Amino acid sequence: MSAIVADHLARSLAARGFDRCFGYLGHHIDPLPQALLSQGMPVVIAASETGAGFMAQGWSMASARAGLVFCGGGPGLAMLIPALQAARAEGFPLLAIIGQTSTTGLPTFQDTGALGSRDRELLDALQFPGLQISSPLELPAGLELVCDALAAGRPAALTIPADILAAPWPAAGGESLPPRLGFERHHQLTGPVVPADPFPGAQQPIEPCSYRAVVRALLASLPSGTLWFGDAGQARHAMRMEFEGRGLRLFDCPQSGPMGWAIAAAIGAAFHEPDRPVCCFTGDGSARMQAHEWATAVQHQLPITFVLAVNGVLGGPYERMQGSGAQGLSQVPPVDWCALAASMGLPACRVEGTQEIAAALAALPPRGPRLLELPLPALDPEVVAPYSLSCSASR
Ligand SMILES: Cc1ncc(C[n+]2csc(CCOP(=O)(O)OP(=O)(O)O)c2C)c(N)n1
Repeated sequence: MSAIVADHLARSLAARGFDRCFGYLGHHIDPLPQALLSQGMPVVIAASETGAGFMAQGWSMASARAGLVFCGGGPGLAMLIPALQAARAEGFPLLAIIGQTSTTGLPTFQDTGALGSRDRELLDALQFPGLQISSPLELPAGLELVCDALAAGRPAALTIPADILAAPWPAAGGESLPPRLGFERHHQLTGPVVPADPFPGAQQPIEPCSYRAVVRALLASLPSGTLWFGDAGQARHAMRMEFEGRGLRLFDCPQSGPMGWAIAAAIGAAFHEPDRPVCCFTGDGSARMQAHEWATAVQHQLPITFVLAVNGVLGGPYERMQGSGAQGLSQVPPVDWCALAASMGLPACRVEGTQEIAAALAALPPRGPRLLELPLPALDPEVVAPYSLSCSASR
């Protein structure tokens, strides 16, 4: 079979050291995952583009290398946006390859009708750095530019129309390249750089129930060398507070904090470190957004302990709406999380307090994936007071 542009792109990505990718399928982009697989690169198909983007970020943080995510345009890009926004805000070196409507302009399924999906305007509005490939001949130089940005620890996007991705390679006219200035840039390939930290372990005594006590119990129960992920809300704040001064690295998104990020990012990290324990601490509001990715952890039998704090509310909104008559809006409807986990084949256990955590973990399959669920207060004063302060400071 003769090579197409997607084959060349896949070969180039492999040659540049990418050896794992995350994504979601769609007709704009499908030739790329097929080509990546035929290069021998493992391709992880997540439950959604958001999950795929967060996984690529977790993988990138754990490996201290650039992450790779692909998806189609239109609804695909729309679902990737939380990950792109986090990558830009936190300075993750993430390469997003986004398939686009064909240059023939013919509307096809999911091209979102006559108005078009406005993907490039979306990326522009996000000020997400990247390039639009509008001819196969631009691909090598375009890839070089975005990889330069990644090497400096910055995110970048390559958008490629579906017909160009599927065009024959080498392109008619040979391999000579157009001048770099011919690219349509979304935004400059600049941004902050991600710091790298070591991952030492810790042993601490267990104390009574609170978000911070849960973190201490987990630190005492899980092996040193565990990779720790904190989700949005009180779980992340408690981890930040407990990790400070311990020399431990917490993987989180302090600038943007997308809910559910830690579930998918922990999965991404576990793909990089399949023999290393990973722990992810999440609230029930955040879990509602990404719990479907537990199935991805089960599918690949990843060594992750998901810890779920069930407090029945979205902590921050619940606090802010106190006394307003609107507080009911911040409730999280009850979910039988252990049953949900069981439906995905995820071993799960519910405990009533921090003192039961060690025994429950010992009773669950040791390696994971596994879920530990426990009730926590709607608002934990130990965590909420500094949390409120940090929110008002950032307003
Ligand atoms: C995608 C997304 N939507 C909204 C927010 C704003 N937000 C930050 S934390 C939070 C509540 C989190 O609730 P939960 O996960 O249950 O944790 P809790 O604070 O209750 O412990 C909200 C709504 C966000 N960070 N990300």
